[in-house]
Amino acid sequence: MIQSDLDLFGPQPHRLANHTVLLPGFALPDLEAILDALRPVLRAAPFRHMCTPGGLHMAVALTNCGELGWVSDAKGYRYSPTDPVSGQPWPALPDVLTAFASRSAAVAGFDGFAPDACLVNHYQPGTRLTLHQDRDERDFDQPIVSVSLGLPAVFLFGGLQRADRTQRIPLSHGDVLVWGGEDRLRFHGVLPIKPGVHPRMGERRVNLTFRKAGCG
Ligand code: MD6
Ligand code: FE
Repeated sequence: MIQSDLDLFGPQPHRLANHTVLLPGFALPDLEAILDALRPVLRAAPFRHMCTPGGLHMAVALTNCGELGWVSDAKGYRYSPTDPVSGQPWPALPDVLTAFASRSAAVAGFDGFAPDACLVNHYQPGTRLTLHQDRDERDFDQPIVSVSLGLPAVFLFGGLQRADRTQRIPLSHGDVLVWGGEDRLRFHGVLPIKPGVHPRMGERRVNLTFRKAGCG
């Protein structure tokens, strides 16, 4: 295929590991639909800084939509069907988001992904996310679909042990990262966000991660 043909299709998927695929700019065509779907979610369940089991406030502010939402408090990390701030169920996962996540997973080689949880993280300049594993979900056979919006970030992509060396993956507005299979339990984090103002999103980075958190 000649170069001009490739350009017609935009940036190509990039395999970072056996079961980890970066889809550069994959969310851009759906950006406004994604933001429209997010707006009522954020009204019903605003971003908040949760407490860690150690008693500190998390630097990242977060909220959720879907049947289950990820929460942290003095008792630990877990998924909960209700928002601890409102006492109400989390806002439903909007159909456009479910469909987008499922389509992203399929493009990356994971057919039939049906998320029941979407964790929305909000970063201001200077905010980082320390190295962690995502292991509060029931079924590690299901992938995670991660959508980056706003200010760019450097994603730290490690191994199965905390001490393993990490790759630095630049993530830009509209990039989608899908991982699963043997990569599902890799340690990962986000370096401090550099100061800046994104033309569409302002002085922030927003990250959506779609998960299958429950069973069935
Ligand atoms: C973030 N993402 O990019 C944080 N976890 O803001 C995550 O912690 C993450 O992007 C699991 C899978 C993909 C992710
Ligand atoms: Fe994570």
